[in-house]
This record gives sequence, structure tokens and C-alpha cells, in this order.
Amino acid sequence: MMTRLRNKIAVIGVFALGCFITFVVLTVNDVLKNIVEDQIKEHTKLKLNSEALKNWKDPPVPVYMQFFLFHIENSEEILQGKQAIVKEVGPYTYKEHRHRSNVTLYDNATITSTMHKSFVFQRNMSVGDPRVDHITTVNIPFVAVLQSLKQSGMAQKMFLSILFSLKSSAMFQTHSVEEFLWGYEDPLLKLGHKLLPSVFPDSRFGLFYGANGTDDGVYLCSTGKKDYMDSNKIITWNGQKSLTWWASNTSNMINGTDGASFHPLIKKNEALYIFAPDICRSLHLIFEKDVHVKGISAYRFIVPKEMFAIDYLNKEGFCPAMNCQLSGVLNISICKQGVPIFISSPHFYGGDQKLVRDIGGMKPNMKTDRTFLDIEPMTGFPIRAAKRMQLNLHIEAVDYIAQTGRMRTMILPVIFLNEHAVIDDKSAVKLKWALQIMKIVLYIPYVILGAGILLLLISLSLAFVMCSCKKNKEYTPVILKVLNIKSH
Ligand SMILES: *[C@@H]1O[C@H](CO)[C@@H](O)[C@H](O)[C@H]1NC(C)=O
Ligand SMILES: *[C@@H]1O[C@H](CO)[C@@H](O)[C@H](O)[C@H]1NC(C)=O
Ligand SMILES: *[C@@H]1O[C@H](CO)[C@@H](O)[C@H](O)[C@H]1NC(C)=O
Ligand SMILES: CC(=O)N[C@H]1CO[C@H](CO)[C@@H](O)[C@@H]1O
Repeated sequence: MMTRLRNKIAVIGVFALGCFITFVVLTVNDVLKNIVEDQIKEHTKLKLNSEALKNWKDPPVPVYMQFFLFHIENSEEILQGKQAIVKEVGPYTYKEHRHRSNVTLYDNATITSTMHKSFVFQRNMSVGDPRVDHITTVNIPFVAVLQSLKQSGMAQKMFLSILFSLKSSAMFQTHSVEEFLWGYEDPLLKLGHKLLPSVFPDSRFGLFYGANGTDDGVYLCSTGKKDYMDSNKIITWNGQKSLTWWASNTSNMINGTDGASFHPLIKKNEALYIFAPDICRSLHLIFEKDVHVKGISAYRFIVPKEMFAIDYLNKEGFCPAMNCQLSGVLNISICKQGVPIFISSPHFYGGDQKLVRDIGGMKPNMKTDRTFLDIEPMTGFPIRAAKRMQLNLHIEAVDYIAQTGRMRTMILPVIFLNEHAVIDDKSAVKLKWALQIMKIVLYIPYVILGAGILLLLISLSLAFVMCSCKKNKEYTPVILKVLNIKSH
């Protein structure tokens, strides 16, 4: 009887030891962690016929673009030198349909493609009908032409001023929201196009003119085959088209694809970089807090408040080219054919108070004005994002151009965008499952360790019981009954 018990104790002890050895092997060599990482790698790599490639071509996550326009309430007074007063009108919401085509995979772990976006109006998510609603705003083609003749002589300017009035081109103009966004024929551009087609390639103008259904050039990305950390990373991007200045690719920050160099295993103390062609370079984001989106835990990364601050821009090397002067705005005229465009956060959030004070009707708000990205840290999947940016025009009076009156020099807000996306329910469920499985897999060593400890305790108590049985043969301890070992 005692030998049988001793054998059982030995067997249990061996199992316990086995558990400890397995635990050590699994944890020291990170075996399971590597398996999980391999799985993530497999799923993020872009390769022929993979689901990753399919989702990359036609991202399943719905993206919405919202436009908020600044209607100028006192254009006559502005020309007399008064402060500008604006009224925010919006949102006008469009669903973005994204599709990549001309996809070619190369042997050197790169892929080229073009990204097409089309915008479909969503009446139920908008304040009104963009064909009906009209707004008054600064005449951008006019400002562009003014800018180009700043250095001209008095006679030329006076002549042009007369020409402008013949063409009834004024500093401020009223258009429907649809025209303003998607294009209208401008009399000045039409004339320019007739006379100098090389300088004026088009007679139409709109902030997003030509952006619907077209692509914004060829992206060359890494497939992640060599180093999965590079999956989807943009290597080059070209073909910034001339008149679609602001419109071109505002963001691709959702779902890790070419907007960003996202990679798995995101850390809170490391900045993320997002490719942002509209400001001619990449943006960096920093960790803010933990958030939950559709049951998935994520890290929120935000554009630092000082994003457009002078010290920051200086440090990042923007300043010499972009001529920084005020905190909170970035002069991007250098990448917009010299048109004096300045970008900022909506309502100059986080910028110099002077910017806000100069314009009547600006109310910065942290909640609605900040750009953020919620990202699942283990896989690096972006699960919610909002990109918010405001476009402003630097305007000033020009001598001998009657249309500019006695206007103050100012940075006048024109429009702000809120491009946002949240993971769709189907992908959220899929991702949640994958994360659960990964977590369970990563817990396996600890379960094994727990089992080892339990078995060790059992064998120790059996050994203890065995010793006491030797002393007292009359007594049958409960544990022996349980294990069905008879002491007689
Ligand atoms: C890979 O090959 C393509 C096509 O031959 C080429 O355009 C690209 O520059 C190459 N990429 C790298 C990173 O060498
Ligand atoms: C963009 O193009 C799509 C399809 O070609 C069309 O349905 C949509 O109305 C267009 N959007 C705008 C803003 O013109
Ligand atoms: C904006 O920058 C350009 C050069 O990139 C410069 O010529 C221009 O004067 C700047 N505008 C202002 C208002 O600072
Ligand atoms: C979160 C999400 O939508 N995930 C998809 C993003 O794209 C990758 C491929 O790059 C897919 O595998 C995911 O399902």
C-alpha cells in the first residue's frame, strides 16, 4: 500500500517538475510571444491573395469627411479696416469611399499603388443642402493672383485693379457650399487660362476641385516582407497635383495603411509618425491616455498642443522654409504654389491668443478641435481617429489695388475639416477575438506554472500524510479517501 502511494507521489512530483521546466523554457525563450508576433506579422504583411492585401485595397472602415465653413458676416466693414466677424457653418458630411488601384508587388518587398477617394454627401449628417446654402468667404483665386503681382509696379497694379473690376472680381465672394468645395468657374481664372494656359491650367476653382474619384499620385510602400515593422510604410509619394492643393490626401491614418508607419507593439513612451502630405511632411503624435472603443482597449495618441508652436516648429526644422512668425499657424505657401495659405488647428486651438482675438467668432475647444488616433497597442491597428485641421488665408491690403480697400493684415479662417473614422463592427469583433486568443496564448505559461505549484503542493501533502500514516495506522485521512487509496 505504502509503495503504491509512494509511486503516486513520485509521478505527481515528476509532473510538477515538468510544469516548472515547461514554464521556464516558454518564458525564457519567449516561445509563445514569438508565435503571437509571427501571427501578427503574417496578418500585417501585404502579400498576394492575402486578407491584408484585400483590406488594404478596399479598407472596410468607413471614413467621414466633415466640412465646417466660416461665413464672413461683415465683408464691407473689413474693407474699411474693421475686425473680421465670422460665423461657423457646418458640418457638411461626406462619406469617403477609398480604393487602391494599379497595385503592383515587387520582388524587393515594395508595392506601388494609387489611392482613389470619392466623396458621397450624407444629408442626415449635415446641417443643410450644399447646393442651396450659400456662404461668403475670401476669394482665393483673387488672393493668389494678388500675391503673384505683389512685386509689380504701380502702373501694372492700377491696370489690374481696373481689370478686376471689369471681371467683377472682389476680395470676398458668395458661392454655394457645393461650388466652393467642388468647383466653379472663376472669371479671373478663365481669362488667365485663355491668355496664359501654362500659368493658369484651369478656369475652375474649388477647395476640393478635382479631388472626387481621382487619385493623388503613386505611393511606393514597403510590404513588410523584410521587416514587418515596416509594413505599409510609405517610401515615396509623388505627383502632388497642381490645383488640388489642400484637397490632396489629407490623411490615411486609419488602419495602419500608407498614412503611417504603424507597427505592432506600440509603446506609450514612443511617438508615432503620420505621413501628412498636406503640410509637406509627417506629423508626430504622443500618448495621452488609455481609451476603450467598441470593447477594445486602446492608447490615445494626440498631436501635441504645441504642434504649431514656433519653438516646436523650429526644433523640427520647419522654420527656415516656412517663415514662422506666430505660434499656432503654419505657413505652407511654399507647398501651395505661393498662395498664402496657413494651416492651424480648428479655431486656432492651442495657438497664439492674438489669432483668436483678431477674428470675431472663434471659440477654441479642446474636445472638438484636436487631432487624435486611438490605436490597439498589441497589433498596431488604428481603431478610431479624427484629423482636424483649419485652412486660413493670410490677407493684407495691396497698394493701388482698390479691391483690397483699407483692410487690416490678418490670418482669416476659411474652412476646417474633421476627417474621422471608427472601426466597423465586423472588424471590431474580429479584432477582439484575435486579441482574446493572443492573451490566452500569452497566459499559457502561467497556467502551466500554476498547475506545477498545485501538483507540488499535492505531492508534498501526500508525503506528509504518508509519514503520519506510518505513525498512526488506524487513521485514514480524507485525502487518501479522495485518491481512492486504502490504508488497510
Ligand atoms: C523596388 O523596386 C521598384 C521597382 O523596380 C523600385 O521602383 C523601387 O525603388 C525599389 N525599392 C527599393 C526600396 O529599393
Ligand atoms: C463624387 O463621385 C461620386 C461617384 O462618381 C458621386 O456619386 C458623388 O456624388 C461625387 N461627389 C461629389 C461631391 O461630387
Ligand atoms: C510664408 O512663407 C513664404 C516662404 O515660404 C514667404 O515668402 C512669405 O512671406 C510667408 N508669409 C508670411 C505672411 O509670413
Ligand atoms: C482594424 C481593422 O480594420 N483591421 C484591418 C486593417 O487592415 C488589415 C490589413 O492591413 C486587416 O488585416 C485588418 O483586418
